[in-house]
Amino acid sequence: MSHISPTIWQFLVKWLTNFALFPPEASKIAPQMDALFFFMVLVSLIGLTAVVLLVVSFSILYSKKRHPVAVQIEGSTLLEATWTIIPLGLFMVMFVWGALIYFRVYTPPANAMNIYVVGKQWMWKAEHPGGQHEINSLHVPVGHAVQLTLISEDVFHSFSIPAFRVKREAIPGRYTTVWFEATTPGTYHLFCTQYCGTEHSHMIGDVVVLSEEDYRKWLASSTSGNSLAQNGERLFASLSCAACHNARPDARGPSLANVYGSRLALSTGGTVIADDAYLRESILNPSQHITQGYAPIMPTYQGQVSEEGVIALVEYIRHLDSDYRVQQTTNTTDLLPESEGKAAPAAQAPARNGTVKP
Ligand code: HEC
Ligand SMILES: [Cu+2]
Repeated sequence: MSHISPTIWQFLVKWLTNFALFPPEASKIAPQMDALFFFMVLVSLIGLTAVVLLVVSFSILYSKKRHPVAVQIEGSTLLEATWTIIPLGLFMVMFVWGALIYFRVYTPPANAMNIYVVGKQWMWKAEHPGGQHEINSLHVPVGHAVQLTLISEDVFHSFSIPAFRVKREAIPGRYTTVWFEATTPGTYHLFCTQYCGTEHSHMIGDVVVLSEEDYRKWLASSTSGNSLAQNGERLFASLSCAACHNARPDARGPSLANVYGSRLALSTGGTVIADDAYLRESILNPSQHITQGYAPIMPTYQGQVSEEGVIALVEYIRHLDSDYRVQQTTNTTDLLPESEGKAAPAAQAPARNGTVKP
């Protein structure tokens, strides 16, 4: 080895130590995903070996030297059925196995905590329910189901965490979701895996998996003091949404209390479930669907609120579970702008926290 140049030697050592054909398996789904992957690799290798062996042995066995005159074979049903049914069976195993994993990856458990992720040329921004905000990094607790709700502010991006075997497109104008449960504390890579412009390769970051205790510490040290819903409440007040949505008897807009998850009747006669996507649409594109019994007077907020703003508003509406709460916001609006909603009388504070679930 002594005559290898030290630079090349160092390079080789570094390459070998960092060489990993597979990233670590750091989520619950990762070993299941890999099992299917290895099964497919194995089936492919067996297939490849069989084909190569047959090609080589046939070309020797049936060479011109041994068989100067070709013999026509008129076909064999048994042979054809065999080479159809066996691959079909193998492919069906892959299909069903893959479908089961697919449904597992895209159906979050009911108790999953939700983190919003906004993709933008060229960064990932994460919004935690507690109001924590981070860029190109994502802190999650170990052993907890975490759902990501993704959206893009511009072009298509794709959010990928190889160590979790998880990947999902971030699409402009539409929420997509994916979930995972991290199993090992540590720091893992996250990537944008959809070419999205000049600095696509900079759209990377770290997923930091923390123990329960460290996670709680991180949450406490990174909070601005306001939850995402509370940020939404402020935005609701500063955009004067409460001018119409104030739950007064003469209000021009419908009460938004308990609207999340409910079935709304539309002026066209149909109904719709008010989920995240629908609420987003009603803020950015209100004339698209008019709620029955109301005039199409709501202005669009397209261009006035960022995707993060919409997320905060949706989160606020999601936690809005009584008209009393809306009244509070209305009162808060009356105190704007000097106070930005912070100077609500102390006597009202308990009710505030009581109604907006953190
Ligand atoms: C000028 C009055 C007005 C303002 C200001 C206004 N809205 Fe509306 N909003 C309405 C009316 C009327 C409807 C029902 C008709 C419709 O669907 O467009 C509505 C519907 C909605 C809906 C659909 C849910 C439902 O029950 O129909 C949501 C969500 C909503 N508004 C949120 C907001 C938010 C958030 C703001 C502030 C960023 C806002 N609105 C500002 C008048 C208003
Ligand atoms: Cu990207």
